[in-house]
Amino acid sequence: MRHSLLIAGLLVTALLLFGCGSDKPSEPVTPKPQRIVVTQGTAAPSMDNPEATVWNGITPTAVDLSTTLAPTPAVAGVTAIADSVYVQALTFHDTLYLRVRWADNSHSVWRGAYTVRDTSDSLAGQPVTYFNAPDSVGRQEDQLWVLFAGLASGDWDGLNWRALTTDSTFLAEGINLHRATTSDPWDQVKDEGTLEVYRANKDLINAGYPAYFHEDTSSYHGYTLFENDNLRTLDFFIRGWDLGQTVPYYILDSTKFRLPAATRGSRWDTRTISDYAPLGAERPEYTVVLCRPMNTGYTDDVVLTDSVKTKIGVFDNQMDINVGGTGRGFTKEFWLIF
Ligand SMILES: [Ca+2]
Ligand SMILES: [Ca+2]
Repeated sequence: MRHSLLIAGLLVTALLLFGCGSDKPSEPVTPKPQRIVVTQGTAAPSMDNPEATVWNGITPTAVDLSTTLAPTPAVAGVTAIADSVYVQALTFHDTLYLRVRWADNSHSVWRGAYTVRDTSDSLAGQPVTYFNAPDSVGRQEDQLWVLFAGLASGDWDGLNWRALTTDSTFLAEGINLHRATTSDPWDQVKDEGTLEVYRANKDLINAGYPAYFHEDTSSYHGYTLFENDNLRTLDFFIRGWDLGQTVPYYILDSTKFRLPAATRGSRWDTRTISDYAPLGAERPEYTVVLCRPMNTGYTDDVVLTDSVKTKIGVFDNQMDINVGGTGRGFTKEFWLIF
């Protein structure tokens, strides 16, 4: 026993004398931000298909998501909606293409729909359809946020894709995040431009009623109406409705993405294409491709040059960027290297 104690003592002495550490006390190591090198493409990826073969040649980088990392941190210890986002990036000519995938168990676009609450006028004995207005209306839907740092104002330059109100228009909305002081919530400031790709389906005279129905009336089950559908105006005497049936709250114009970029302006300068749970996928997930000029020429957008600090957020059926919880996950800042 004494012999082994002696050997142990010698070992300790040797480690102290010849150890490989420096004399300074060890400092906690801060992990460096992740880096994703942007591939220089030789062709533009198709904006018709999020599964275009060009993406097969670029290894996706997994970036951790957490509900505790956000523009405004949420309560610690809440499980994120997905573990990671998987990011691929390439440039072709003057355009950045980003493909982002993440798991989401529900293609949950909060429908903000009107529901039928009555189908007859008991006094007049006539078939009349009465609706309940949506409980609350807003961006309660699945969302993707890509945020770039580097604006002189200190704001985040945001690209906001939403599964209900922008997806079918093949566009993401330019929305910068601004706050006056570090303790304020983040304000959303839309990029310049007045063009709307979606509008509320609200009757101006009969508050709480939809202004338009799909031509198929009660047999239409879509989440949204489209400008180019044959819409019919409010008609209380439409027959054939059942209690609980719904009328969409949003009307979308899916032709706006074909307008010249200058007409779409800064607010709608990001094209998108998406897929939810493609056939053969092992798990339900979103795949969203974003396509934005590296230098849009607008002062509310970061010029993407050598490298840019980036942050990604995904929302599961949630509206407010400042509200934490299980429905909202963000990455730490990482570098996109051009
Ligand atoms: Ca969802
Ligand atoms: Ca913009």
